[in-house]
Amino acid sequence: MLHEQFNPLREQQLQVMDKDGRIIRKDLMPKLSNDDLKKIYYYMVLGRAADQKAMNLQRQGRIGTFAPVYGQEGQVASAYALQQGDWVVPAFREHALALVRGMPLKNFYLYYMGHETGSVVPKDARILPVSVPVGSHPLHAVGIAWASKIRKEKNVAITYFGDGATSEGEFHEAMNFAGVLKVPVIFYCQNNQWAISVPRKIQTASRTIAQKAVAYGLPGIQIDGNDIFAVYAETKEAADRARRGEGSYFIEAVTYRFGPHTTADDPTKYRDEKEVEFWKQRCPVMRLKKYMENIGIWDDNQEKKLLAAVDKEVEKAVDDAEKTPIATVDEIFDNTFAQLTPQLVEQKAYLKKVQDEKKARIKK
Ligand SMILES: Cc1ncc(C[n+]2csc(CCOP(=O)(O)OP(=O)(O)O)c2C)c(N)n1
Ligand SMILES: [Mg+2]
Repeated sequence: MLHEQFNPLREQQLQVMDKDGRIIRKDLMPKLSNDDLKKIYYYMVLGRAADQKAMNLQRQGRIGTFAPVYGQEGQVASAYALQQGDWVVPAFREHALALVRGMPLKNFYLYYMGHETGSVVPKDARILPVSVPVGSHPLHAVGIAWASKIRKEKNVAITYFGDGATSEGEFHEAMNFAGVLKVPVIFYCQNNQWAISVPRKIQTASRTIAQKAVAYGLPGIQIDGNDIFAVYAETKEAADRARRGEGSYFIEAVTYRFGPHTTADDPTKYRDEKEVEFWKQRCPVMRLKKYMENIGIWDDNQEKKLLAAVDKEVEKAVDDAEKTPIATVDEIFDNTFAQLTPQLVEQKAYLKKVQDEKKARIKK
C-alpha cells in the first residue's frame, strides 16, 4: 500500500513525475494507456478553456461570480480513476473533473447564469451539484457511502474540498463517522494553500493536512496534486481499498490556484506574484504535455488541433446556455427532493399562480 511508505505527519509528498514531466518513481507509475493520457489531457485543457471563457463572460456581466479551477486541473486524473457507479461530492472548484463524470459543460455556464437546470445532473453521471457552504458536504459523501455499504453495493463515494474546509466542524464529524463506520469514502483535499486571503500556515496549526486523518483512524497521505500520475495512482488505490471493504481514506493533494479565489477577489492584495510564478512552473497541464512530448505521443500539430476543437466545444456550450429559456416553476422545484415537503408544495402552487396571473396580464 502506497500510503504506508509516506508518513502523513511529515511533509513527504508522493510524486511520480517531476515538474519537467520526467518519471522519477517508475515503480509507482500507474497503468494508463496512451489513449487514457490523451483523454485526461483533453479534459484538463477543456476545463481550463471553459474557465477562461467563464472569466471573460463574468467580466462582461454575462454570468455571476464563480470560482476558477485554473491551476488545479490535476483533479481530472482523480475523477478518471473512478468507476461509473461511484459517487462524486464536489465543493465549488471542481468543474474540470465534473466533465469526466459526464456533467455537460453547458450546465457549468447555466449554473453561474443563475439557471436552475445548471444543477440538474444526468442520472448516470453520479455527481452532486456545486456546494458552497464550506466543509459541509463531506458529510453527504459519508452518508452516501454508508448507504452503499448497507446495500452491499461496490460503489465508492469521493468528496473534494479545500484546505480551509478542514477547519470546519462538519468536516471533522464526517471524518469521525467515516472512521467509526468504516464506509467506502475517499476524502480528497485540494490544498491550494489559501482559503481566500488566509494562508494555510495561519489557518491550521497542523503540520500537514493529511495528518488530520490519523486522529480518526484513517490512512492519510500527502501527494503532489499537480502530478496526474500521483493523483491517479492514489485515488485508484483508495477506491480499490474501499471497494474491498477496507474503509475510508484521506488524500491531501498539494496544488495551487493560479487565479483569484473567485471573480470577486483580487489576490494581488494578499499574495506575492513570485509565489504564483513558482507554481506556474509546476502547472499540471504543462507537466502532462511535457511527458507526452517526451514519450513521443504529442506534438504541436496535435496541440493546435485540440485547442481549436476545445474552443469550439466551449463556444457551443455557452451559446446553448444563453439560448436556454428561463426555468419553469416545475424545474425550480422538482430536482431537489424526491417528494416535496408540505411547505414547498404550497410555495410551488403560489408561484405557479403568480406566473399564470402574469401571463394573463401580458395577454391582455
Ligand atoms: C460555511 C462557510 N463559511 C464561509 C464561506 C465563505 N467562503 C467561501 S470559499 C471560502 C474559503 C474556502 O477555502 P478552501 O476550503 O481552502 O477552498 P478554496 O476556495 O481554496 O478552493 C470561504 C471562507 C462559505 N462559503 N461557507
Ligand atoms: Mg484553499
